[in-house]
Amino acid sequence: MAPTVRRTACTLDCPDACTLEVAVDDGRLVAVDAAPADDPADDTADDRADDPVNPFTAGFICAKVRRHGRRVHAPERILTPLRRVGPKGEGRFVPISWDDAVDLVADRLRATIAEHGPGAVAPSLYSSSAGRLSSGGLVPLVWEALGTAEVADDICAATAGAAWEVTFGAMPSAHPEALADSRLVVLWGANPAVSNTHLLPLLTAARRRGATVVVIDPRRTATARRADLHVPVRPGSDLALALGVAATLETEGRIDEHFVAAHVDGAGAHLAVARVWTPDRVAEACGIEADTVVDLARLIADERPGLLRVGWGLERHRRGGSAVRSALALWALAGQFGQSGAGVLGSTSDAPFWDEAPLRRAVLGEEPPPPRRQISMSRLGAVLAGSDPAEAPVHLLFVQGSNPAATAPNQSLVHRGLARDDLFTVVHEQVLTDTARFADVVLPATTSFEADDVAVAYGTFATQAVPAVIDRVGESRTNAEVAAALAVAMGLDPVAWDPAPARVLGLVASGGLPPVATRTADRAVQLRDTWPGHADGSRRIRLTAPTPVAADLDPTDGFPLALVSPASPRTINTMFGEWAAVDTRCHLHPSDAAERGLDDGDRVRVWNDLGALHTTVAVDPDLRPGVAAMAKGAWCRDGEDGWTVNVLVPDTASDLGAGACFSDARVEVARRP
Ligand SMILES: Nc1nc2c(c(=O)[nH]1)N[C@H]1C(S)=C(S)[C@@H](COP(=O)(O)OP(=O)(O)OC[C@H]3O[C@@H](n4cnc5c(=O)[nH]c(N)nc54)[C@H](O)[C@@H]3O)O[C@H]1N2
Ligand SMILES: Nc1nc2c(c(=O)[nH]1)N[C@H]1C(S)=C(S)[C@@H](COP(=O)(O)OP(=O)(O)OC[C@H]3O[C@@H](n4cnc5c(=O)[nH]c(N)nc54)[C@H](O)[C@@H]3O)O[C@H]1N2
Ligand SMILES: [Mo]
Repeated sequence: MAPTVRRTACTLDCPDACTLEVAVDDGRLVAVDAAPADDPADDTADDRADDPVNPFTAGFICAKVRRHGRRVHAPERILTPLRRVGPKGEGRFVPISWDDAVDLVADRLRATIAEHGPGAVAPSLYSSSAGRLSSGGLVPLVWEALGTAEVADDICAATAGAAWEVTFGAMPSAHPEALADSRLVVLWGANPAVSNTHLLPLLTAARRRGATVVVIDPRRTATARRADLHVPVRPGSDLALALGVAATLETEGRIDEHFVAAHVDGAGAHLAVARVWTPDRVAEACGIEADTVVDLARLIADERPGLLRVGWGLERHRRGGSAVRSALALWALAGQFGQSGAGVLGSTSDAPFWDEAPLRRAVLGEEPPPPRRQISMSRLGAVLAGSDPAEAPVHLLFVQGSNPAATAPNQSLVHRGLARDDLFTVVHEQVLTDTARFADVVLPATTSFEADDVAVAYGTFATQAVPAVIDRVGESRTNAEVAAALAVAMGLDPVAWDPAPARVLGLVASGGLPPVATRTADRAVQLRDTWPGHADGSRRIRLTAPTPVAADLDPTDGFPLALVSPASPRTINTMFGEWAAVDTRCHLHPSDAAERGLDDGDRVRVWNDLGALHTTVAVDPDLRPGVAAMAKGAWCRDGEDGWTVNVLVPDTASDLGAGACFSDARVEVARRP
């Protein structure tokens, strides 16, 4: 029989949210490809409304997801619940039934709460690569009902999100497709060539029409190679650059005084701090030419309309919040808003029609949320390992939709914590990850092809249905089904906790989900159609003066090289790492390699005060001197000594939103003795 072709959408942690067409043969996913674009000539309801395609992604998808079937049917796929029989971390398990697994977890939950209190239970829920019903909906509510600790998802976007919030409040992102009208596009700490590939055709088209593209990144990435101006700043020095460009706008009389008076608060205080950052001083702090600062200021003031895209590379430093805020401030000072092609592209994931309050009321009643212990996801290692005297011990860890053994900072502490014999760990996963290997109980999770869900994009305004296109692989269950099973085992009402997707959707998506086409057609322009919205009712852009401390801008922490670890084209975080070979080499600029007597392929030790790993060197002229780079996304088992780059990453909290500081690591590299 020929394979059946079905339509669904990609839920992975990527801004694009591609509409997919998948081929299913004999219950197996045999091919995954892009859905073709809607035919503009075909205006029938069939083409437009029943089966809409995300126009942002029509026509092509990434190489990873083309091979997603390999993950769905991977040998590493977990098919039944498992109970540990070997030592922690070794990965030896025996299958058990779902009933036994749920009873085991519920018994441990009751015992832990009775002995140590609910704060000793840490549910680390992330599921950023799953649909909305798996990352939200019923999933967090069971832990709220039990009053356990809450693990804050500050591992990604917390800093940039907080900077947006203080500056713009509830104002939505600009529309990526408005790039068609831009004369200037500034990509700051973003590498869409790898992490948001559908932005590239828009950038290429904009350049062809004469727009200027600027990329600010310590690496000459594939995105930077397509730019007219690449500004290779030192990692973590963006705050100085943003303040210096603001100061130059002022000295050159290029501030849009009209716009500032009408729409901006705090410009004076911001400029008062910025003024000391002359182009020469910025050049020294950032390791760039002084002329570049002036060029950038002139471009931002003169090329209209101009669009700013702040990526997540910018936020991952101790002063990341100030850096993002100061980058956003440039758009306010230059008045780059109010027409299509201007404004700031941020996350688009806030969906007004998605309101979880009615669901919460239906399940938990009218009571306001109880106060709960707060734990930082970025500092999970210190909490689990008990190395922070301010933190009470955690005795039960429930991990769902994340892989902290490979992805969280300060990895040696994470592993030390996970290896504790007095910690009971439950991991709900699709495949036997580095984290799952440490579990006492492993529960099999569905992939997004096996259950109905909803995909809400964070890089374009698209919302899509994600219908199940294959049967469950093994005995896998969704996150909501696991939440419901635990709730019922803990004595809660099975009717209130019914996890059927249609029922939950009925309660969260007020008025039903808008079809994808409706949201994408809505090209709202910032400061013309949409406005800042602060909690106190203000509709003005709000600048607040950062306090730059020179030492924070180029912290050496006793080690000479700044280590960045950006997204890899082969994986989405660690997903697909089970078969995709991630580049685990340490990239160095030729001058840094030469200084250390190193050649391509030499075996080296990379270390700092937190840890060390062994790997080989890739001499890479696309880096700026003083910077080392290792990709995120590898599995621990790919590392020579069982570590990923995160063994070198500090668990510092950023200055806004307490976000993770992945690119704030400092290291030394030497030939392996
Ligand atoms: N293929 C693929 N796509 C992905 C992901 C993936 O793992 N693989 N991950 C997804 C996720 S979870 C996220 S959050 C996004 C992230 O997507 P991006 O926003 O593109 O973030 P990164 O790739 O982490 O970093 C972007 C760039 O910032 C640069 N950078 C590092 N430090 C600094 C700095 O101090 N200043 C400046 N100006 N630049 C700096 C890096 O060199 C890098 O090229 O991508 C998503 N898309
Ligand atoms: N060095 C370094 N480290 C980084 C970063 C960096 O830039 N540098 N970036 C950080 C960023 S941006 C992020 S977002 C984090 C991501 O950190 P994690 O969320 O830990 O990373 P993933 O590898 O995406 O892990 C998600 C896991 O969820 C599983 N999963 C997917 N869907 C479902 C589901 O529906 N249910 C269940 N139960 N499981 C599911 C997948 O199989 C996968 O193993 O990593 C961070 N780590
Ligand atoms: Mo992320």
